[in-house]
Amino acid sequence: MKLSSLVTRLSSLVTIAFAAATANADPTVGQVLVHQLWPWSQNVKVEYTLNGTEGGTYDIAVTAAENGVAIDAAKLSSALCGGEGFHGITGDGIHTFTLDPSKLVANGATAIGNFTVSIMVAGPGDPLGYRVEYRVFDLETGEVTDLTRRDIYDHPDLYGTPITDFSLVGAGIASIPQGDVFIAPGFTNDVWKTTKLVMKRIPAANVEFWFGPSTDDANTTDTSKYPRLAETRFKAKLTSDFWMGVHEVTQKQYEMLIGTRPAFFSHPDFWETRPLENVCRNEFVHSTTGFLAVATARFGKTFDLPTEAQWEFAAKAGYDGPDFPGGLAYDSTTFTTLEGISVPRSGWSVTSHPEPDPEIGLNSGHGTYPCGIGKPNAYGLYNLYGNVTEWCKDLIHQDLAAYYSSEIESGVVTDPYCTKMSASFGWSSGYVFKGGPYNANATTSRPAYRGAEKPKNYTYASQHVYYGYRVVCPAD
Ligand SMILES: [Ca+2]
Repeated sequence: MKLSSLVTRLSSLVTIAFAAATANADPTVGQVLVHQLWPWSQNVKVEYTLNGTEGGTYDIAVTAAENGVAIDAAKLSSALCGGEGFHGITGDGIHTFTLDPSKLVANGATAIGNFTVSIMVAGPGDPLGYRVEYRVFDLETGEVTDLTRRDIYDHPDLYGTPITDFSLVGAGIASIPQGDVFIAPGFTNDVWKTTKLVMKRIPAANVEFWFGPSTDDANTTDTSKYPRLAETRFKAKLTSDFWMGVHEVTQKQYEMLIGTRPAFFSHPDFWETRPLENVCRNEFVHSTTGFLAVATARFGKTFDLPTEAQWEFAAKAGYDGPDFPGGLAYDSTTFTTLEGISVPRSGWSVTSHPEPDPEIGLNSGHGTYPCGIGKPNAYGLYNLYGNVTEWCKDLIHQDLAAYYSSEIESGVVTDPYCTKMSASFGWSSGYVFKGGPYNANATTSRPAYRGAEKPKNYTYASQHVYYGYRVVCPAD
């Protein structure tokens, strides 16, 4: 770049130094200096000091912002053009790295304004930098790979540029700490929905949350209009983190493990990334031949269906406001889900569209659509509402207020999991499903919605096409 075409002058510089925010004796960062090497170069040199390294080697986690807007991490990494970089920093004293600002700004921009740089020590002292966020199960090789934030940042070609704020998240902005938002949008690419299965670590351990409808949820006030289960609001807590499928289990993933393609929506061009359906719940959970058992044996990790509470915790991602912030009738069939999918649902008419293409599936309510369409929630999960409704582990109980009454009275229900079905259903067994299918109305596209059904068998094959699966593994 010629000097005459310098497009990136820093109009002002602000430096921020963060001490390592931990209680142990991790190194601290101090005296961050940012200066442009003007007029010799447009590059920006960042100097900082490390103290207390005690001979250890550390990575630094660098964040930068322009006018208060975070510059995404991949862009920041790509701008690195000199100095010691972000990895393998050794020794107390002054360290440096250099950034090429032309890679930090949008094309055509002529200046960076209010450029701020923050540095933290990443590594043992900064669990966030090395936090394992995703687990990838390779259905071809049986390999299990854990991915830290660093791994994701270092490979935007594979995982996309991570989203660490709420900009990509669907409606219903969560109240989870922003530090818990880490979404790799590359996992919407087909490979992660076909020959691999990706799970996200859900940071649930000992976080109290409200189970059931929000106090603002007008849909709960009139149960006479729509036949559904009573929803009970109570404080709940899960005692451990867990892994949850980023997507519903897809048809290709099922074929990779089980060897069959039982799904109804079998369009030859689109079947692979559509959600699995038309598989009886009893078969899916079968102790030796079911998907859960086969996946467990293949990977040495325990695959399971989510409990209703796990599903709700993950779906809400800290959100406890109105399910449809713009206001919406409970029985509306034309609405936008929390994930930003506009779905004019038209009820049960699947038989007229046995092989809909994704467009038809998405726009008509006549069928499923490829997993990963729409916005993720704040934990990076897709299609919680719509597409296929998702079987949970819990037996169905009509009245959770009664079932959990003593714990509710004590203040919090710990690890809610219903193992007793209320007799009122008259079924030998019946289970909860969550999230609603592609062809239902607005009331099912709410985190608190709970449906119930018998684990159907193939006698009722046509009714299976809107029941699907999302799998979980316990934290280890
Ligand atoms: Ca779903």
